[in-house]
Amino acid sequence: GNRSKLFYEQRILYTKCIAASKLFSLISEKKTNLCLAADVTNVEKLLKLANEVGPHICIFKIHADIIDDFAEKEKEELKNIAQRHNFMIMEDRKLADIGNTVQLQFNQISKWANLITVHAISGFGILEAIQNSMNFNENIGVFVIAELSSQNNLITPDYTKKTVHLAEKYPKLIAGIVCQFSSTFSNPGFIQMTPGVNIEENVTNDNLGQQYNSPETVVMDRSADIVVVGRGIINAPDPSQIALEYKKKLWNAYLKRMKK
Ligand code: 5IU
Repeated sequence: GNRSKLFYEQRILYTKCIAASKLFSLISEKKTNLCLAADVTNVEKLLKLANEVGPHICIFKIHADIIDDFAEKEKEELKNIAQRHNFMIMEDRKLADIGNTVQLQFNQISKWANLITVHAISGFGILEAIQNSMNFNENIGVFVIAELSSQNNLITPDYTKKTVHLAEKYPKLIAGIVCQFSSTFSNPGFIQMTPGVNIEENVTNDNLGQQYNSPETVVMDRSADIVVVGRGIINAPDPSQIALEYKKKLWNAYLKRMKK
């Protein structure tokens, strides 16, 4: 079948990952496929963003290592906000080391995050390690990076194919694939997460290689299930109002895709 023609709630039937089925149902409940990339360094600003933008998103994606003083208390506070507004917390850690090291990193991160990103660059060991740890924490979902949004990145079509193939061997672990194109994978149980989106006129890239597309392009033409937006929202004077705008555009693009 064609995964892009299935509704979020239908996709639940195809996943073996608990986090993915939770995510599918919260997306259809809240009618939002927007993930906020909360790339801010100040922890008060981070929590304020979570509070204000929380109602409009399915995932609050962070990089814990850029935040000043992100300690136990602040992690608890973020978890409370996530519960209040019903979104999941993703640590975009892009784990990439050998299995043993990744296991130690994963055991820390799984104390507070619901979702985590990994590169499969080191081979099966990384997913094997996470699978071993998962026995203690069944609720964390893994997103494997198969493609990047940045210009002239070093990922080859062969690497992408092998990454998806490896992910297929760990269906209980893998919530989805971070990629740019519809053709990258076909399993309807995997969630396609796509970064690199901005709605501002004339904003097609930044000065460091990032490339942007429109919500319609990534959702309708490229079958994105969850769309990551960072600076388009967090740098706006009113992040909550802009987030709502992105939410509506992205959801309408999804509805249009289903009717097409
Ligand atoms: N991100 C990308 N591209 C990728 C991957 C992750 O931009 O290929 I994998 C992350 C980086 C940042 C967010 O946290 O998504 C995009 O932020 P902006 O919308 O501000 O460019």
